[in-house]
Amino acid sequence: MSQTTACPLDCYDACRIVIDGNGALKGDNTHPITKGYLCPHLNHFDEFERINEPRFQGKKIAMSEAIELLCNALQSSNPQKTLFYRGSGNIGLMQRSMDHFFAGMDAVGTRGSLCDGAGEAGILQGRGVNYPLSPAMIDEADVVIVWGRNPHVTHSHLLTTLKNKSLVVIDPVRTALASNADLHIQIKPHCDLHLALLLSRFTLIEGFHDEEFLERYGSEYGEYYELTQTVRIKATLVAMDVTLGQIGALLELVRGKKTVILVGTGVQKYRNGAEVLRAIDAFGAILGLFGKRGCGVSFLGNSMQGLELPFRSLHKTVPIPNIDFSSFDTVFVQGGNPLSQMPNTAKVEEAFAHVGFKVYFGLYENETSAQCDLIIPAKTFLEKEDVRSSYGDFTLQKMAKLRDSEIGISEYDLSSVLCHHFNLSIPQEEECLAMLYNQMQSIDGVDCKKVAPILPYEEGFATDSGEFIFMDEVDLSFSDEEGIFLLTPKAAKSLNSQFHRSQGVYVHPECGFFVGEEVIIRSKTGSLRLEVHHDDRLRHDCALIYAGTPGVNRLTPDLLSYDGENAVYQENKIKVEKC
Ligand SMILES: Nc1nc2c(c(=O)[nH]1)N[C@H]1C(S)=C(S)[C@@H](COP(=O)(O)OP(=O)(O)OC[C@H]3O[C@@H](n4cnc5c(=O)[nH]c(N)nc54)[C@H](O)[C@@H]3O)O[C@H]1N2
Ligand SMILES: Nc1nc2c(c(=O)[nH]1)N[C@H]1C(S)=C(S)[C@@H](COP(=O)(O)OP(=O)(O)OC[C@H]3O[C@@H](n4cnc5c(=O)[nH]c(N)nc54)[C@H](O)[C@@H]3O)O[C@H]1N2
Ligand code: SF4
Ligand SMILES: [Mo]
Repeated sequence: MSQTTACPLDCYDACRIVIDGNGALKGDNTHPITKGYLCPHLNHFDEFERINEPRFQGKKIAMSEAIELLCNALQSSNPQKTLFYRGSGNIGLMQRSMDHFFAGMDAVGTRGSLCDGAGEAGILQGRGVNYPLSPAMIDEADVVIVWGRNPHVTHSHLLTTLKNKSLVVIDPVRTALASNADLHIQIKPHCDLHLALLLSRFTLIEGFHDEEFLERYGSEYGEYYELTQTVRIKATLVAMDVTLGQIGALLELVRGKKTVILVGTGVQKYRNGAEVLRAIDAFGAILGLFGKRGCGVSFLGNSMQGLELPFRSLHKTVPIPNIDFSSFDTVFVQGGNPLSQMPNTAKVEEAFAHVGFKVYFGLYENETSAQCDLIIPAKTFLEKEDVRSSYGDFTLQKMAKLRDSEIGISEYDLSSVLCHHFNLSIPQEEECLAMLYNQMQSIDGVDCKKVAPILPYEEGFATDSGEFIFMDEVDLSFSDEEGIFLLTPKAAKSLNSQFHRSQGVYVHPECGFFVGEEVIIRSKTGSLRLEVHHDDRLRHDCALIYAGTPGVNRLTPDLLSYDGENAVYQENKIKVEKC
């Protein structure tokens, strides 16, 4: 049996893991991304207390009893009123074996995203398919623009790739990367659309757009230039808190250089998130960055792109950011914590309380497990076979079972038991794994998808015309809501709501609040009391509450992005008041 696996966590890096003689987890130093290092989550993985035994209404029960209760509940539940909610606590492909069962019983699933759906929708409109750039391709760039992404926290293995390059950071926070960048544009939140339009406009005015590329792959750029002219320059610069000098400096850095733009989820936690990505992509197209080595615009890729699964998928679905749980009799939550991570927590809590039978299938106790009737412990990624695809590159890695444990049940085994009970077919586990292994190829000793493009967009775009499609209209209005901006980026010590979760609200030291003071934070959606921390990397018009902080989503609205059915965690402004 191989002694290596891959990290299952929802993270760009998809690290390769080896287990040493003492059973400790280490980074595989033969792997080009992991290079021998993991991160705090995996270095301390065995220290986090997991759920050891199944429970029904607070009482410990045997796994066989838990499965019987589950079968009975599902048997008597109307499929239309049965919801399967799969979070992203483990993004191994075998997690989807449970989709196979719930699709077979004709239950309801989810669509849309809490994460990157708005940005992806914008990318699909322009490019037809969403490919990320592999770290090897980023390594060939001269200049990297990091736009609404925080690699020190969210994918630390990229940092070595960014060394010795000209760096531009566009972020309302002076992140660790911003402190060392050649240029940091500390933009006001929610203004990236305007900045991207202005960058395109000035590139065209200055005449260093890639005419050859545009004639071939973006012939509508003349019309797009007209659209960018609708931006009122002076007023917009003031509104964004960006100077002409900064725009000039950015353009000077990228002029004639191999440039990569790395876009993160920060720019698209708003209703117009798709438009933002389209405008950033358009700037990339105007510079001619697609289909060339060491160049490109890279967001979170679609980890399922080009993969065929051995499982059925659910056809009846509801958008995940605004599920009304109260319209279901039975809810099965797997690998997620909707009572903390979905927006508008108060509404979610109330609706969830109305569900007749609630099941939690996971590793750790959290807000959701606390409200469920039946708790089924999962096996950790070390205790089951799986395959891991990635949204940060094109790797597709085997995850071998490395440990035995008496605790929990794997997703495949639970699905298999349920399928048999309901008389539904399911392929053998070995067949499922073989089908996934079959889609791998080894490139320089690293297992990747067979369908991975070597140079994304080399042959043009996957749109009807084969060209990049520019936006032909845009909503340039700024919100006139009163209050300051809420930022909810990822925290270093937690992975969403797993591991060491942050506490408190962070404000600039000059904002009139003392460290340790309790404040009440209000938004249109709800309110929350938190303790104040200072952070001088913030703008004065922003307060920061890390994603995964208990209660943060009491403040966030359950609206959908205009495209992509994504959550919009930063759409609401907030007020911070003394108690
Ligand atoms: N340690 C750790 N790593 C993680 C995660 C975690 O919870 N913890 N979560 C994983 C998951 S699920 C995901 S989706 C990825 C996301 O990883 P990233 O894409 O890096 O996302 P965030 O940390 O949410 O936000 C990135 C940056 O956007 C900035 N930002 C916020 N608003 C704006 C804005 O309006 N404009 C601009 N230009 N910037 C803005 C924030 O200040 C932040 O620095 O990380 C993954 N990796
Ligand atoms: N305010 C705010 N809210 C956000 C975000 C934000 O930026 N700001 N980010 C959003 C984003 S990008 C995301 S991706 C979501 C993530 O939100 P969720 O998908 O809800 O993820 P987690 O909170 O990490 O919950 C994961 C749970 O999965 C379980 N788990 C782990 N491994 C396994 C396994 O192998 N099997 C099973 N069955 N269970 C397992 C653990 O018990 C853990 O508690 O949160 C979103 N919520
Ligand atoms: S950096 Fe990401 S992929 Fe690597 S070990 Fe940490 S959480 Fe897992
Ligand atoms: Mo995410």
